[in-house]
Amino acid sequence: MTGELSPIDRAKFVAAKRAADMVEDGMRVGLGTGSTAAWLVRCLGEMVRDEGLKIQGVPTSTRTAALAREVGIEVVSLDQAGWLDITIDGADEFDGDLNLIKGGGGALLQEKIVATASDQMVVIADAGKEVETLGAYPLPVEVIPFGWQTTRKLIEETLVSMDVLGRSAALRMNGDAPFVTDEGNHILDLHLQRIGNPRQLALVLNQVPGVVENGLFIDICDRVVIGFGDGRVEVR
Ligand code: ABF
Repeated sequence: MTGELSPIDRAKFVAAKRAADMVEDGMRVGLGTGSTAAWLVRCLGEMVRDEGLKIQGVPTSTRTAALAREVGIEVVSLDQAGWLDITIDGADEFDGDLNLIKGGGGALLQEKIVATASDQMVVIADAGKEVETLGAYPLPVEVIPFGWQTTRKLIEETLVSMDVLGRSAALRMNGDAPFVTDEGNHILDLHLQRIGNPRQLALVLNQVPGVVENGLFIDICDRVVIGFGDGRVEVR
């Protein structure tokens, strides 16, 4: 499954592999999105095939659903599962309090719903995702297409009073057209550089009409499994 891996892929793989070992028979498992989460799905698929592991997987995107089916994981919807034992997902940044920026892959809405509906949420990440202060990575905010430019203006005005350095909100593109999420929405990427108070920002952003959800995950992640390029793994 792995062949010759670059250091970054090795880091993602070893983190995913360690997290896969936290999954037990009979669990209902939230399956994240992104390249690190894809390693997890492949690892779980291997365990289903070779070790007879029995799980139900709730994917957080159409991409992950397709991969999960391909590797033989039983896929159910969140409403069919009801509640999840564990969700394992990647992140774009995590800090010392295990607060996260997610959504670089455009799936933050389903990711947040699924993670919140889980007994525990485990983040898998290469060591480069750790930061002292969130915000160097642009913060994704999912907005409905209707009036998105007005929503953007309101967000930029809201940011003036917040403890952030940057203010610009860029519409995410997919070639020449706006990027469209699985729910048919758009994404604004907020270039903030430094988020002084992520808890407050997460609350304030969701008050803006037109905002569906933002990529700050506060008090949602329970553990982070960090992979290194030399194959080491650290669990916090
Ligand atoms: C998802 O995939 C995200 O929320 C995050 O945006 C991204 C991380 O991707 P990768 O694992 O490819 O770095 O987990």
